[in-house]
Amino acid sequence: SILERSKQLAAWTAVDHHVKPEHRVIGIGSGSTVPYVVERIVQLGAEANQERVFIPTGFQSKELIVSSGLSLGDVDQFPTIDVTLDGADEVDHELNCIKGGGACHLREKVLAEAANTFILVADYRKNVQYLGTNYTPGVPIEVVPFAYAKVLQNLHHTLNSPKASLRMAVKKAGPVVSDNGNFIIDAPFDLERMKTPYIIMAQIKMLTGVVEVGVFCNMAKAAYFGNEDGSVTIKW
Ligand code: DER
Repeated sequence: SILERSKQLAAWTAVDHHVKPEHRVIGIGSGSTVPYVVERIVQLGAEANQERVFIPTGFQSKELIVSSGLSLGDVDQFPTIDVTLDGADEVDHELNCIKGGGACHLREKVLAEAANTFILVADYRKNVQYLGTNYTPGVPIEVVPFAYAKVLQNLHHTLNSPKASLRMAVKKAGPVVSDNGNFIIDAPFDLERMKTPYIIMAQIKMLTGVVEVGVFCNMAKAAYFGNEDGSVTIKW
């Protein structure tokens, strides 16, 4: 499909530009675009990859690395990463992004921060001027289950996100549970406030019980978007 081709295009171009021969430790994100990143890295050949170790951002990411025959590593063993490549739900004009559509943003942010270079790969739907334009569920927030009702209450009343809600699972009764055993809240904010995502991120992060916020500010070095016409847009 055009959508899948655009994801593949973004991923292949990003790998070709940012995975260097001397890179040994590579962070692998989560979602449906990142498999194309791994596909391209595998194409570099067993020789090129035999000295490399790949750090996952969750269960899906780990399965992807293992099933692709790549060596798995832990971030506690490799606290400094050469390059992390990951997807995004939306990327604005300053490379701020919303992440967490896949409920993996805690480990994603750890690997994004640990990387010397953090690169985003996405299809054309994610390329926006301001956050909240296309991705409408709201800011993903990982919270400890014990505190979720209090965090919801604070979002509704203190941070004025009345539509904030607990993310319910589809193929499981009850809420989505992250790889860390926590709940996810999605909190929509009006577009005006999403023009200063750093403020939103800081305010949410301060709420007791919040583990991590799916707003990444000033972290990505570049973002690659595959377009419907087969071209690639690079923001940096
Ligand atoms: O949860 C995330 O941040 C993932 O990177 C994900 O949302 C990216 O989505 P994708 O399936 O469109 O790559």
